[in-house]
Order: sequence, then C-alpha cells, then structure tokens
Amino acid sequence: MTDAYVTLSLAQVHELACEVLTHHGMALPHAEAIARVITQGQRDECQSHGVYRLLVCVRTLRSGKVNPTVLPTVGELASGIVSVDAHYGYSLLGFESGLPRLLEKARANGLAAMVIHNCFHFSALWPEVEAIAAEGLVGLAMTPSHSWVAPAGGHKPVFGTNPLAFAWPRPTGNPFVFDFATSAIARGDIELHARQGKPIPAHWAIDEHGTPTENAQAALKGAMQTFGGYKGSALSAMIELLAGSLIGDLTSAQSQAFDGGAGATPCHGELIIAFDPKAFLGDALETGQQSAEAMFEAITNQGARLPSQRRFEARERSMRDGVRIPADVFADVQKLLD
Ligand code: NDP
Ligand code: PYC
Repeated sequence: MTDAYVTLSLAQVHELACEVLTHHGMALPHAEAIARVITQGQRDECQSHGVYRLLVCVRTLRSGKVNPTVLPTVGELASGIVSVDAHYGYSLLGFESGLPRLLEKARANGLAAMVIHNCFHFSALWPEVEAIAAEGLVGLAMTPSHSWVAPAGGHKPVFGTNPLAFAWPRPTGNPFVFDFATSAIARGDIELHARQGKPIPAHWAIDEHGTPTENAQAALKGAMQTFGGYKGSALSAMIELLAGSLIGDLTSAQSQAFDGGAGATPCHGELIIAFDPKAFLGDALETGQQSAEAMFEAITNQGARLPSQRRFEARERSMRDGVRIPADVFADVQKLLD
C-alpha cells in the first residue's frame, strides 16, 4: 500500500497521453481527443478517470477489439437527433465531431439529442456536459458500461456503472454540474483500491457469495452495488433503456458479452441531450435563471456544497501547481513506452 505521488504539469499529462496512445498505434486525432479528456480528469483530481485510463486504453488497443484509426461519421436520424457512428473506435472524437450539429439543432428546435453508436467508452461525462453548458445550453449525458452491478435486492450483475451527468449554465461563473456513476462508486475507484491493497467501504460491493465486502479484489469478482438502493437501481435501468435499447445499441450485459473476457474498455452507445433555455423561457429567461440562482443559494447559504465545487477547486489548484498521479500508476504508464 503506498500514497506516493508524481507531479506533472497539465501539458505534460497531455503529452504523455498522446505519446502512449500513438506508440500503441492510435491515430493522432483519437489520441488527442482522449488526451484532452484524460488531462481534464486528472486536472479535476478524478484519479479513476485520469492517467490511470491509459492502462485500460492500451490493454484495449492490444486486444485488437478497438479500431484505432477509423474516423467517426456524423449524420442525423430526425430533425432533432444527431447520430454519430464511431465505427468501433473510441467515443471522444465522435463526441467532438457531433457536438456542433447537436448545438445547432438544440438552438433550432429548443432541444436536441445526439446518439453515439458503436463506441469504446471510458471517459468521465462532465467534460461533455460542461462543453454544452459553455454554449449557454443545459446538458444531460448517460451511457452504459459493462454488467458489473447487481440490481437492488439481487446479487448478480446486470447493470453497468452507468454514469449520469447534468450541467446547467449560470449567468456568471462555473455551471452547476453533477456527474456520477449510478453504482455506489465508479469501478475505476475499486480497481485503484485493489492495485494499492486498500480496503473499500462495505456498501460498495458484495463478494461472489453475495456478502458485503471490504476487500477490493473480492468486490471486483463479485458484484458492485447501486447508489441509493432501489432508486439508483431504477436510474441505472433507465440508462440501460435510454442509452442502450432506445438508441439501438448494446446494454451493459451485451457489451460485456461482446468483450468476451478481453478486459477491454466497454463498447456500446451514448445518449446526450441539449436543451436551449432561450427556447423554453423566451422573455422569461432571466426569471428562470433567477429562480435557479435562488435554489443554489438556498443550498450554499446553509453550508452545504454544490456538486462539482470540489472539482472546480481542484481545477484551480492543478492549473496552478500541476497534478498528482499515484506513483504506481505513473510507473506502469511509463512502462507502456518501453
Ligand atoms: P463521485 O461519487 O466521486 O461524485 C459524484 C458527483 O457527486 C460529483 O459531481 C461530485 O462533485 C458530487 N459530490 C460528491 N460529494 C458531494 C457532496 N458532499 N455534496 C455535493 N456533491 C457531492 O463520482 P463517481 O465515482 O460516481 O463517478 C466518478 C466519475 O466516473 C464520473 O465522472 C463518471 O462520469 C465516471 N464514470 C464513467 C463511466 C463510463 O462508463 N464512462 C462509468 C462510471 C463512472 P465533486 O466532484 O465536486 O466532488
Ligand atoms: O469506472 O465504472 C467505471 C468505468 C467504466 C467504464 C469507464 N469507467
């Protein structure tokens, strides 16, 4: 068990990610899109979705499952639905390619959706909803993963860790953003605990015999738990339906089957929705914004914090001082350049 860290600047993280990915055959546009998001993850002190993900990306490249060079194609399914086919490449270049069309359609129609199909997907979702909020729109994003999570009341994995992210643009300063797995914790966090031999809280997972466990290795072999019991379970099922069945792509169980034991990044679809407040509110835009601000103040005035406040503080710190990467993760990433 170790708590040693290596400090890098944001530019160094980006460069390292590009170098590792291109060294393993990834085309530069994909490597750069992935490097941007990995840098954002590390910058915001999300250890499970920062530099650590390079280890999984390279395992995926080595598995031969992902197409490392194919470019996504952007089309539309209806006047309000942008479709991006990643053609079994990673998702992030697909997101970047489709975003301008999503924004344009949301402004024209009041709201619009973007579906990304056939994509290997590993990333945190806040960079995507924040990109939508930066354009003055409200963003919502969700995706399945691999079936690692038991439904509330059950003990066999059905759901993915299925993240749900939301961003609301504010008149000044950072948007209101949350982004969480619908499991008690992202699987990446359990993997990091397992690597470092650290115990986990007992409510995160059950072992193969259905008993709550504090052993991260046993948790990875057993089943993760949803957050909030049956409520998280229902939200996770909703994500399987909206970002799997509805968009004609794989559920987490199907993605797991497609993986066939390779341990690659999950491959499935993603659903992103953008709402234009100007269309919903018209002349009452300011009133809508003011009621939102009053709600945020009612939270913070009593000492409670807004989601993402920790992340925004971490961002400032990282931009000033650089980022801290667990030394064991950094050492393993370095080995990928041998
Ligand atoms: P966390 O439990 O760390 O955080 C979830 C959210 O809750 C964050 O917005 C966080 O804000 C907020 N939050 C935490 N504590 C508080 C508090 N006390 N008061 C108010 N808000 C709070 O995240 P998860 O482990 O669930 O997920 C981590 C990341 O993993 C996410 O970015 C997610 O997208 C990603 N992920 C990606 C998957 C994929 O398939 N692509 C699958 C699963 C997860 P803050 O950050 O400021 O603490
Ligand atoms: O941490 O749960 C996770 C995860 C799954 C896919 C990418 N991240």
